[in-house]
Formats: sequence, C-alpha cells, structure tokens
Amino acid sequence: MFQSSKVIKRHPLNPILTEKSVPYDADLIFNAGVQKIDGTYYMLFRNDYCAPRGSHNLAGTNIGLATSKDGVHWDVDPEPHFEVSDGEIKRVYDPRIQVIDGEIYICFAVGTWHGIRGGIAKTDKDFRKLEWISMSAPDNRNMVLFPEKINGKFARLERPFPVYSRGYDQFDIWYSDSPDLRYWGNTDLVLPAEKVPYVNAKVGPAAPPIKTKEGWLTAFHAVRAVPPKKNGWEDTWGKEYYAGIMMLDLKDPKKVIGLYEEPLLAPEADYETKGGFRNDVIFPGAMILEDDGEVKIYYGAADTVECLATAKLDDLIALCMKK
Ligand code: BMA
Repeated sequence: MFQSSKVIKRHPLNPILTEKSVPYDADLIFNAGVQKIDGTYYMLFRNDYCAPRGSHNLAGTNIGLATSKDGVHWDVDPEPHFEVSDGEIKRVYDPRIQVIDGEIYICFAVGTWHGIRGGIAKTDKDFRKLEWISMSAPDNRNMVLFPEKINGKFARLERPFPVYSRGYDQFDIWYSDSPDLRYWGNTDLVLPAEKVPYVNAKVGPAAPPIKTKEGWLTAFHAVRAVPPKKNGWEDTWGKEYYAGIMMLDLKDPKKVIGLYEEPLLAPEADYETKGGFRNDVIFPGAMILEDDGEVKIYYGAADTVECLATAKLDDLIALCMKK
C-alpha cells in the first residue's frame, strides 16, 4: 500500500552485511550504528545468535564491529566486540554512534530485569571501552544524540513507552537536553505518532540527526499495526516498520519544521519482506552525509540483515520542507 520515496536508491549489493560474513556464532545481523571517523566507516552491529548456529533457537545478543573504507564492503572483526550481561543488565542492543567534540558515544537499548532503559556510554577509538554515563528510567529506548551541543547543552531524541496512558504501541518521539550527558531534563514532545499520516501505532528515533543548512535532518522509525499473521520465525507478527524523515529546527530542535508525510523507505525488497526473523521491518540506524551531498542511510531489514540506501541531501531536504 505504501511505497518508498522515489529519491531513495537501494544499494545493488544489498544486504551489505549478513551472518555469512561473520566468522563467529551469528544468525541475525541488523539495526547497526555507523559513523565515518577520519575516513573510515565503523559499524557496530547487533548480532542475535542462536544455539546451535542456524537453528531458530535464539540464545543471546552481542555487538560486533565491522570497518570499511567505502561504506559498502566490510571487514568483520574475528570475535564479537562486546556482550553486556551483568546482573541487572540482560543485554544491550541497537547501538547508535555519535561523535561530539571529538569524543565517541554510543546509545543503546538496554534490556534489564526491571524494564527497558536507554543507556549512553562513552567509548574510545577502537570501541573497546564502555564507560556508562547515564541510564534512563524504564521504559525508554531508541535514544540518539545530536552531533553537537545546542544552546550549550547536549541534546537527544528518545522514545519513552507509556503503556498506561497511551495504550499498547501508541508511542511518540521526545526531546531532552543535558549539561553533561548525565542529567537529562527540559523534556518535551517532538513528534506524536498521530502526526504521521501512514502510522497507526508508534514512532521512535532511528538515525542520529545530521546538520543541514535547513535544520537537523533525522530518519525515524514508524510503525503500522496490521492483522497478526504467521510472518518469519514467530507464530504471529502484526506490525510493519517503515523509515520516515523529518527536519527539526536548528536552534530549537524540539520543533518539527518539516515532515515528509509518506514513508522514506517502505518494506519492498525481498530481503525486507521475505525469509527473515520478522519480515516487513525497516529500521534505520545511521545517516552519513558525504562531501558530494550523498547521504548513506544504513538500516536493518527484517530484523535479519543490514542494508544501505542512498539519496541526495537536497532531495531529502525537499521531501521534508515541501508541504
Ligand atoms: C522493536 C525493537 C527493534 C526491532 C523491532 C522490530 O521493538 O525490538 O530492535 O527491530 O522491534 O522487531
């Protein structure tokens, strides 16, 4: 019913990373964070592994590192990069990488025994160190950091999930800022789900914002509830995940100044709609703006593989800014 925008090109080598390229136990490779630092692309990918490999018996989640010189072909490290599972924390997943003033930060969804939390950690150039800076109260996740301080404060988008007040899967995108990445406040609503015409359920942040002359451009995830059916590995699955795109005000990023009212990316390709763990899922995790004005959009497909789509920055801006 809904189609991807014409300005989007799926990369001909999609999916660009799958479990086949991972030399250790790996089954579902998706929802990666990517950054280009000093000319090298770094990807932290989510790996949901099964025991034994290749079975449908999910056994855990770790995070792998892959590097690339062109953002398309990847070298995967020989070992998983990290797996966090210590007492209260069950696992971390869906990493989002941001560089602010030369420091590298990762936002994670953190599964704990007492709810899902949004965690922010500082790391170093080889992504080995994980120094936790802050962890939200449950239930919150999908945090993304802005690439610079705004009005003197660090800023993030986030997605609390207030089941009591909004109902199951009716969730929105929120904003908070912080003097130090530890204490977050000034929280406000950014994009309520009902403002997005093709959504009948929830929205949430996806790719960390990039700065443009018009504003902060950011891709979000947008969910439609559909009648549950057997889809993928589970007996019933009743959702479709799209990528949406919007523009936020440069000085007041709580303010949406442009929203594309149709999906940027809708599940259409075979690797998005067939044979995956959960088909019909597109979940962006990064947008990289190249010097020639191309934007690389990295996204998880079907909760199974990692993909790349490209678009021209000017086209993405035009989608958001024209009514
Ligand atoms: C969300 C998260 C994502 C996942 C999506 C689709 O709730 O768990 O990591 O990609 O569902 O299954």
